[in-house]
Amino acid sequence: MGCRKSLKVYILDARLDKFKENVGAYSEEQGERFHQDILDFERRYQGQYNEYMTGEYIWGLIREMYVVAFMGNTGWFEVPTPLAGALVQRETQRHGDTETRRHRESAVMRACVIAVLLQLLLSDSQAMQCREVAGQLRQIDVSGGQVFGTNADDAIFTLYRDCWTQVPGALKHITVGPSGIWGVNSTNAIFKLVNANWVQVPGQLNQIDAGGVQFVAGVNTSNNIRCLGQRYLGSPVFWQDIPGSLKYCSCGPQGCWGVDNSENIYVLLGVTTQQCQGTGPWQQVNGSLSMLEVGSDGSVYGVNHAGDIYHRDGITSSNPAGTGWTFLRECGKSKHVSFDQGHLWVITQDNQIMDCS
Ligand SMILES: [Ca+2]
Repeated sequence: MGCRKSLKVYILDARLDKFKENVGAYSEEQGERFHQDILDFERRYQGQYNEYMTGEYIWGLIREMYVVAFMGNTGWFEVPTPLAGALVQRETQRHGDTETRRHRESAVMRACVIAVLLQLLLSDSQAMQCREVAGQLRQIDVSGGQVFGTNADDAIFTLYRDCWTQVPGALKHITVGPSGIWGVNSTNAIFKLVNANWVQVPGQLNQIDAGGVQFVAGVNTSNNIRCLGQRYLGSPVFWQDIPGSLKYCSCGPQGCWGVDNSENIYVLLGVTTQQCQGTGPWQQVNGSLSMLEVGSDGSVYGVNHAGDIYHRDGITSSNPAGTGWTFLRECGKSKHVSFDQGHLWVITQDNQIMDCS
């Protein structure tokens, strides 16, 4: 959509002169809907970080109506969403075709006014500048300037001088980090890249992460959590169990983070090269995410079930669990992120690749 074609979505403050005549178009029906939606959001957020709840609600409204974009000299145009289509259909039924255009414009105006209010009110959300990177991937991991990913056919790619180069082999999940390049295949076998060859490592995992300092950690299909320190990577390989249950796990210098099947978020502290199980147990963190990744600088980014991206605030060596989440505004819906050297790599729900900063 817009952002992938480098379109900028503008806040239409220039059209605020139309605001007054459209104020009346905000009906009681929408007032009722506001209360209903806010109730739903409060249930979802369970009283946690209300400012983000407000932000998500307002952006949801904008998405449901129209995205208004400006492309070069070609002028304004509307990109209706499926829900906007339903809105137009409803307006058509209520007011007839001749009135539809006026109500469409009214919907656009409302979106613009809400966007202006958003800019004024939401200091806890940030807009990202994203560029589309050619190609399609299902999953990506980045560290130390290296970018690796797998596509829907389990093909492996790495970015070299802005070009995707296919890596021999087939993996469903790949990871790059201080502990090397590792991956798991469709039968959950574990591999490490050694001298440009995939060497199988005993054990089975569904997902793995090499972001730890000289250790890897991952989860199996039963949501058991395992880690492997460098000193245990001998023969036989000795995976250590980390108590808990997760569907996704990622580690960094400040500890490991994970999400469970209910999309609860946890952090494990005291993780070191010598003690990859940490000092345990996993501590639950507020919020809800489908997956998350820890950058090599310890920063944490994740995606929730709605496809929205969040950044963990306030992570320091004295407070490695951080303080809260900031919603990162981006066009479209995402399913996977990984952060390195100031760049957030995003895989959208339709497998497009975005480089955001
Ligand atoms: Ca990683």
